[in-house]
Amino acid sequence: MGNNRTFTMIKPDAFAKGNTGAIIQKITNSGFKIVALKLTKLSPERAAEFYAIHKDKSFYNNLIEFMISGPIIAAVLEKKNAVDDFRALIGATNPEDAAEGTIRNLYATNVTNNAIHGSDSDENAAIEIAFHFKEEEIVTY
Ligand code: RTP
Ligand code: MG
Repeated sequence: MGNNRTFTMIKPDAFAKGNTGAIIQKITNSGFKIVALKLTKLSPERAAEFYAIHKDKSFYNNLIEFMISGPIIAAVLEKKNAVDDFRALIGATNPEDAAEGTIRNLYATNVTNNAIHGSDSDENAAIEIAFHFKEEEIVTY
């Protein structure tokens, strides 16, 4: 059917505020099919590995502190044009710039504590999915 995959995390701020259910509902209402889902907590080592690309950025230490501060929800989503459509659904990195009705507009706290992650390319989606899920944890239905 030409579907492809993206990877998402509901970040610790949104989980702690009790927004997980509303965010998942918005994701499924927008045509994304959940094919894997888990509650987990990143260790400092795994957070550093996941965000290694940002290790020289000014916000890196804050980002790691934030991402290990509490549970996250990790999921694999399928849809036609999944990566780009999901980036549109979550909105700009800074919630002040995020379009009306996007997940970050509705649920983000600030530019670092911004509620949700979405992969930025098909290549990175595949890497991030493999980082969080074994192939047998991804359901075909
Ligand atoms: P993500 O990877 O989480 O989907 O977000 P993104 O592509 O929109 O943003 P990216 O540039 O990849 O940054 C990764 C995460 O780092 C935090 N951040 N803080 N100026 C700041 O304080 C700042 N900039 C980025 C955010 O949590 C961002 O999502
Ligand atoms: Mg990114």
